[in-house]
Order: sequence, then C-alpha cells, then structure tokens
Amino acid sequence: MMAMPGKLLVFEGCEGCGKSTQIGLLHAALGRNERFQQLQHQGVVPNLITTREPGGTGLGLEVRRLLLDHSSEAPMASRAELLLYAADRAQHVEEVIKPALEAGGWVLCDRFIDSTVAYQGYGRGLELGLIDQLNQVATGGLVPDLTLWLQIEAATGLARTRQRGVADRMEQADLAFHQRVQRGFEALAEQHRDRIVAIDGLAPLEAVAAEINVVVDRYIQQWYAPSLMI
Ligand code: T5A
Repeated sequence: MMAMPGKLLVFEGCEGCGKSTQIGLLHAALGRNERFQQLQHQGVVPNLITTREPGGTGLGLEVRRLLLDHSSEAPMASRAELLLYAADRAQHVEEVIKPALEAGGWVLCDRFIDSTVAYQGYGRGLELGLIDQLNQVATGGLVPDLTLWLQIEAATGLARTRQRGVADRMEQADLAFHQRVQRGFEALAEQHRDRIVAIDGLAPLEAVAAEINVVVDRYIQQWYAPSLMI
C-alpha cells in the first residue's frame, strides 16, 4: 500500500494493560496539544478518530460477538478464530481506517496487526508466516506509523479485567496462554523498534498518560516539522 498522508497510531498490549483508558485520554490530550491544534486549524490533519479491533464497523461488531461471546459445546478452532479477526480487519481498513488516512487524518486504533501475531501466533501457536500473509491481505500492506505498547505482566492485567466481572472467551484462556501472548509482544517490540514504543503500563494512570503524551508530541514534531510554527 502507498504511504498515506494521515497517521495510524495503535495501542497494543495484554488484557487489562490499560489501552482503552489511555486511548480516550490521548484523544482528549490532543485537543489540548498546541502543535496538534495548529495542524488541525491549518487543515493539515483534518480529522481525528478513535476506533478498535475487533468491532470498529457494523460488520465487525457482529464478528466481535462471535469471537468474544461465542459459547457452544465445540471450541472455536484456532484457524477459524484467526480468519474471523482477519475478516474484521479487512472491513475495518476498507470502511474506516483507509478513508480517514487518505484524507490526512489521524486514526487512534485499539489493537491491530500485532495483536494477531501475539494472540493467534504466539498464544495459539499458529504459523507466524501464515499470520503475516493474512495481515497483508486484510490491510493491503498498511502498517501503523506508531504503536504504543503498554507493557504489563499478563497476570496483573488479567487481575484488573477480572475485577470487572464476567470474562469474555479470550480472557477465559489460561494464564500460560496470556504469558505466551506477552512474549509475543516482547518479540514484536524487538523486531520493530522503528515503530513500537514500550510504555510502562504498571505506572499510575496519569503517569502512563503523561509518558504517552511526551512520545506522541515528539512524533508530531518529527512528522510535521515543515508545517509547524511552534
Ligand atoms: N484479539 C484482538 C486477538 O486475539 N487477535 C486480534 O487480532 C485482535 C485485534 C479483544 C480481544 O480480542 C483479542 C484480544 C482480546 O482478548 P477487548 O474486549 O477489546 O477484546 O479486550 P481488550 O482489548 O483486552 O480490552 P480490555 O478492556 O480488556 O483491556 P484494556 O483496554 O487494555 O484496559 P482498560 O483500559 O479497559 O483497563 C482495564 C482495567 O484496568 C484499570 C482500568 O480502570 C480498568 O478497570 N486500569 C488501571 N489500573 C491501575 N493502573 C493503571 N495504570 C490502569 N490502567 C487501566
């Protein structure tokens, strides 16, 4: 896929690492960031949207229900699970992400291609080459401009989500599965130092948000230097 004028910022990490909380906080913080506001007023960045996988489209919401609420006597096959995540992503890229990026906008996305590598690759043990191919098909080659990986022990994240009550189908998987997922994110961060930035997800909410704001502001200056007056 050709380079897009907009920017795709993705939040990744284990269950309960704080992505959903932090994506909302970053969206709000960008409304107060002088440099980002200047880019919006100049029309350089015409829009800012927040979305998620699975479930960022109408079709995706139905796929999300299948993936997370599915309960039948026969367990979902790992390859069926992989293909459902890929179907959600293909629709999401086509319907939401690509049009926003083509217009020059920013997309803040809760999970993307790295989650499939970590969960279906490292977690379920499916072949990593197959997952890369499928990610390529689903995205047309689109990769995040910046991935904020909230780093936290799998057990700590699971304990946070369990305080919420009923666990979904993925959260019900055993601790060893979630530890393999965590190792997957570690390996990805090693491989893609150019775009994955590790954030300490164990710090208090406000400290995590502050660290993210510093990183994102640095990227704004790097990406838009010619357009910025401050
Ligand atoms: N999946 C997804 C795959 O297997 N393959 C794929 O390709 C994709 C895209 C998605 C599931 O699908 C899997 C991964 C997931 O299992 P989901 O419901 O969207 O399901 O689940 P998550 O993305 O894991 O979202 P969660 O809501 O469970 O976790 P978050 O977003 O990481 O965490 P958040 O912000 O909701 O916080 C969880 C709790 O922790 C507290 C919050 O207040 C909240 O109670 N918290 C903190 N507490 C202390 N200190 C902090 N710094 C805290 N930050 C948050």
